[in-house]
Amino acid sequence: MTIDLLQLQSFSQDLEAALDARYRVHRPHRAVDPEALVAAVGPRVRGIVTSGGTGVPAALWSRLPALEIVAVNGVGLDAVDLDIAAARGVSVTTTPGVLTDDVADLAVGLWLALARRMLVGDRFVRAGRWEPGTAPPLVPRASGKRVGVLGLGQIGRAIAARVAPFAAQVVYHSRRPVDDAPYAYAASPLDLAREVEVLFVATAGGAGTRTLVDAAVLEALGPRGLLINVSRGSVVDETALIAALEAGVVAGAGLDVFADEPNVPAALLDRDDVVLQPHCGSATVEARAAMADLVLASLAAHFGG
Ligand code: 8YV
Repeated sequence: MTIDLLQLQSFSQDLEAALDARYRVHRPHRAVDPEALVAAVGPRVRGIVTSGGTGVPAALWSRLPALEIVAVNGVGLDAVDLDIAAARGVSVTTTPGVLTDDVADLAVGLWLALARRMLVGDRFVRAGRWEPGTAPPLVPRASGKRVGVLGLGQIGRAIAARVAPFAAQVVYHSRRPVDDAPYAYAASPLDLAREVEVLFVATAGGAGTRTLVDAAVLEALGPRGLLINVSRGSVVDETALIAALEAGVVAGAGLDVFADEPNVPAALLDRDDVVLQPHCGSATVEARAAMADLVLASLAAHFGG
């Protein structure tokens, strides 16, 4: 029996080929007329394959009456309405575990690149400005600072483990203290920001964490403070962050995620106190291959085969 799937964005050639070998896959994002395609195949679509960022657009649910499973190629569930899924009896699967280390690696890289102004140095060398007696300005040391992690889930813990050897102290805030965590607990994001000089954001996205890092948290982080966000753009009030950078309320930001991807505010683009990445925390060969395997396994577990 042929099973119809809707694939909502591009994935690796390997994953797309494997999906094509097993299912009849419809790809509205590549159709000349996406609306017409969804109208034509919607009634028989039994599964969606999507990314953490794309999730399931709200208007799609009612057009897929036969939907049984949403397989997310990622760990973020913030773009999938879990209440609708539960009410409809639709399974939702993710790819936990396999991207944790890669996202944590990128977070640490963003921090060090930002703290040591590595992109400034890189541009300085490439522009041919390195001559005897010239050098970019000195920067504060990266090591030996108090470091905060907002959201001590799998990724937050991997970040904490990586930065602990660099840090004077690691402090975290999660909705509740994590039993076996060897780090100090701060009771709120504001308390956390007050205590640290580097703040990693690793919490889940969604309504519950929207603008958790707001103007007050940025002010508490302070003029020597660095903010690193590898979770979701929605967790940080982007307008407040830009204002804080412009006013010197915080010292810099390393961002892999943005409020309205792939649109990055122009105000961030030519700042030396910002390091930007195109939402690529999980973008390693190994993570993406393992994520693809989990997506295929979830679909196989659901549909059989
Ligand atoms: C990816 C992510 O950008 O896991 C997530 O939620 O944001 C990332 O891993 C994406 O989901 C890859 O398709």
